[in-house]
Order: sequence, then C-alpha cells, then structure tokens
Amino acid sequence: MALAFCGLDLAHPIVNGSGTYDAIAARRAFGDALLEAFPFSAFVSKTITLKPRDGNPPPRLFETPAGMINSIGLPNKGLEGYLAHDLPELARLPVPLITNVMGSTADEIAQLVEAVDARAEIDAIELNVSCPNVKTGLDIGADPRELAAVVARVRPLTAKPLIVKLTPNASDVPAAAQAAEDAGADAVSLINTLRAFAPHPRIRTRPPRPWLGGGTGGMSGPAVRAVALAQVRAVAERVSVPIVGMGGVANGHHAAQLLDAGATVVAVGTESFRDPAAGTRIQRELHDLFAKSGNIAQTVRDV
Ligand code: RRO
Repeated sequence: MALAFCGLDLAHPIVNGSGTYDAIAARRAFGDALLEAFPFSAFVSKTITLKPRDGNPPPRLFETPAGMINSIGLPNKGLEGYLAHDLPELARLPVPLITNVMGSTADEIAQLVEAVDARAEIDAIELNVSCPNVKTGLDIGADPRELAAVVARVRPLTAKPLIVKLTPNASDVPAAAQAAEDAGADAVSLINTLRAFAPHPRIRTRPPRPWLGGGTGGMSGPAVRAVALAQVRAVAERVSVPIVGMGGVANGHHAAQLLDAGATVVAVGTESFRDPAAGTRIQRELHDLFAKSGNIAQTVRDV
C-alpha cells in the first residue's frame, strides 16, 4: 500500500486529521511501542498560530447523533513554543511530519510558513484556511479570490509541499480547490468540520443559549461522511493535485470509499478519540480489502 504523496514516501494511505491525535501524549502513554507501531503513515500536527492561544472556554465538546461538535478554539503554544518544545518530540516519530498553520492575515501566514520552512525536521506544510477574515467574517478559504491571494503569497516562501486544508463551509468548494491549485498548492485536504450549533440541553431561551463556550463549533464524525464523499468527489473532478480526504472515516471500507471518490490519502479524525489505535486498524482493514480484490474499484464491487 506504499505510495508517494507530494514527494513524501508513505507506507500506506492512512494519516491523522490535524488536531485529532496528540502524538506527544501518546508517546508518553505508550512509550517506544508507539514508535514501533505508529498508527499513521505521516503525522499532521495540531494547528499552530503565530502567538500562543488558550483556546475557548469550556464546554468544548457536544455529542450529537453519530458525531460531535467541537469548539476547541485553537489552543496552542504559538510558533516559538511549537518549534522549541513540540518539534523536537515530533521529529522523533518514525513518519514524515506535516505542520499545520493558521493565520488571520496573509502576512501572519507568510511569517508562519517562512519559520516552518526553515526547519528540516518538517516535511510538509498544511495551511488551515478555516479562519475568519476579520473584516468580512467569512473564512479565508471560503472566498476563492482571497484564498488564491494567500496561497500565491506564501508559495514562493517554501519549497516544501504545501497542502491547503479547505473549509467545507463555503458555497463552492471545488472553486476554492481550483483557486488553491492555480495559486501553487501541491495538494488539498478536505473536509474540515461543518459549522454547527448545540443549544444548551436543559435551558431553553430565545435566542437559544449555546452549550459550547465558544458559541458555535464544528461537526465531525460518521454523520458528516456523506458530505465528505460529495465534496471530495466534486473536488477530484476539478483539480489534478492529490487530495487528502477525510470526514467520518471509522473503518477500512470508509477509507476505500474516499479513495474511490478521488482521494490519494485518507485522514482519520474523530474515530481516533474513540480508539487511539484506529489508524492501525483502518490501515489493516484497507489492506485486507485491497488484498481481496487487487484494486480499489474491484473492492467496492465486492462489497
Ligand atoms: O481548534 C479548533 O477548534 C478547530 C480547528 Br483550528 C479546526 O480547524 N477545526 C475544528 O473543528 N476545530
């Protein structure tokens, strides 16, 4: 199942979704056993910002039928903290490291990309463009023109592979994907979480009182899988760069469906909260599906 993705050699197509697997905590919990059987073929870091952030007040999670809403709010040590404290630990992982960054202006994103580019331990950069533009309130990644401007600005700053993590909260996701590709992205990844709201479960008011400390949040898990399939399929028809597909993947069959829809790599997110070894299991299930039929399309006919 080995593959090349943006010049990175991956042992199989299963990676983690940014922010859904804490490899440093897992290393502390499982010791060297984690390095011997790392669940993913590349590790994607949680999003980092220029300055440290505390994140949103609690509660930060709400369970929904077949999914959850998170409003974590980007807690992170900031660029300097990440480079000084997290990077040395993440560099010990036995797989390529993809660092995910977010900024609220093109200048901020450019500073992050330049700093990350300077570190040889980092193999690729993922741009999280689900950040509201302070003027319009819309996510930077929701407006193809704004997205193109940001990607064009940072593209010359790094020779590392640049993956643009698209927002699903946009009227035309394939147009955003195309804008990213035209501006020089090496790959796109999707879907991030769907904007969602959880009213307080016990207190009814009008307008409703939010349960989540951050007000609204992002929905993930099995409930969003069909949305992910639709968006990956539509983006694959529009761009020729490789796609990292994700959204509600909980088993090998789900991973095969995203590959059939046009993804080259599949990320596992919410399922890892339920089962930290989900990546290993899903990779094995995908391997068994491939072994049975020899190719992805046949695998689907066999199901
Ligand atoms: O930290 C978060 O609350 C968060 C981020 Br940055 C993101 O990209 N997607 C998400 O569901 N939560």
